[in-house]
Amino acid sequence: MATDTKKKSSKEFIDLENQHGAHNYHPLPVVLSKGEGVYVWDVEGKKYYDFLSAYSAVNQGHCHPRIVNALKEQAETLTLTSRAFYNDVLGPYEQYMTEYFGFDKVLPMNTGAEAVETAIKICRKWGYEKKGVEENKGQIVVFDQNFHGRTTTIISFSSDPDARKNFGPYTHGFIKVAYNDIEALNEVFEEHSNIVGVLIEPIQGEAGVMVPNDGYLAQIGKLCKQNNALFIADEIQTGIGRTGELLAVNYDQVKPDMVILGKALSGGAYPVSAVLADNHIMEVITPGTHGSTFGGNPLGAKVAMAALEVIKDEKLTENARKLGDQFRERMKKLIEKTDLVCLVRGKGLLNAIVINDHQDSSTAWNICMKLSENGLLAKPTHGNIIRFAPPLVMTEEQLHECCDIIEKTILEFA
Ligand code: IF1
Repeated sequence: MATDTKKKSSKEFIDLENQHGAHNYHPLPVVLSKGEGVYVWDVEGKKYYDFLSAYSAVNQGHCHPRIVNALKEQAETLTLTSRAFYNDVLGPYEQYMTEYFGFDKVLPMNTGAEAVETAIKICRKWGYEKKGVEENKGQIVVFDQNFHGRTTTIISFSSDPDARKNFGPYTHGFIKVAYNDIEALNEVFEEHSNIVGVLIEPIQGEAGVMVPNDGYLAQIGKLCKQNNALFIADEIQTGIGRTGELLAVNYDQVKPDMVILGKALSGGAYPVSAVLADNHIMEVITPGTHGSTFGGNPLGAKVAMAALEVIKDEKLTENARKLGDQFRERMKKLIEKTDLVCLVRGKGLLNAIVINDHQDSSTAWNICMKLSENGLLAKPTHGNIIRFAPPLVMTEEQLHECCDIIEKTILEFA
């Protein structure tokens, strides 16, 4: 088909997706064509602040030049060797990652869900081969309202009916427990002897930025040690500086047995994920027991090293901490002016407001539609919760301009 050179409108792009694409999302009716730093532009040329950051994958800002250049250079050199051979990027990348995060070993994968599946497999294998749990009897504790990805095993332990319904038969071996309730977890340990791991989001993103009590993560670490089970932190959304710490678990000064990374590990330029663990855990993985065509490819590895360099060199973790405090202060002042917003919660630049929508969940959606008209992109997560997560490269001035937009928009609804 001849390339259609006529510039298409947003509506035409939306129609194409509706006609030719599976309807597995319900996006805001905005068609983006360019991204740079904290900004994105739609096909009509309208400029927006991006307050979702591609679900926290572009912490470093859209199209960061250092990340794009790393991508370009490696793309012209060597993109993929498979793991049938060595290459001159993977070893340096693995050394960089293990030193950056303080673990002995890394297992490189591609998407977040793949890394979560990898961590589940490592945990189970460790349970049978090191802890001595009877094979196929291992249980992993997960949490109400969890989100860890969309594979059949992962949605088997989802609380979200939309994510789970009619995808059975489901994978066994998971015990669900209330989030942020250490007593509930303790009881599970007392009632079950075959627990091999605990898989948790340090802050629950999709559930609506649910922040646990101070010390909760440290208590989980303690319970796991006492019960010889692996503490597995899914930092795919909370990691890489997003919450004002390199890893959200650092707020509790606790080191998990395994850390799972994704999203901003590549700055949004390429799918890169990883599982980090020390030798006594990672050594259960031996040749032929796990793998992936693209896992650890030179292109993704180079991109990830550039993305992590940017986090460090531009002090983005510190910036997230500083701007996050200011953002929540601004939202608290807004709450004093209107009862349309019940509360703000979050850490660093992972925040959410809860809309007092009197059971009308269209309110949050309509607020986001109005925000987009006013030049700021955000999207409701469940019902009446709006997540706000801008790139960590935002300046103070830009943050306050965004707070002005949010305040103006909300007060128009009040
Ligand atoms: C969707 C949000 C959800 C994640 C955590 C693993 C994964 C994710 C903590 C899987 C992915 C994405 C997926 C996307 C919506 C978005 C999301 F909170 F980030 F907004 F769903 F919770 N662990 N989160 O957040 O990583 O396989 O996607 O690379 O599926 O609708 P993935």
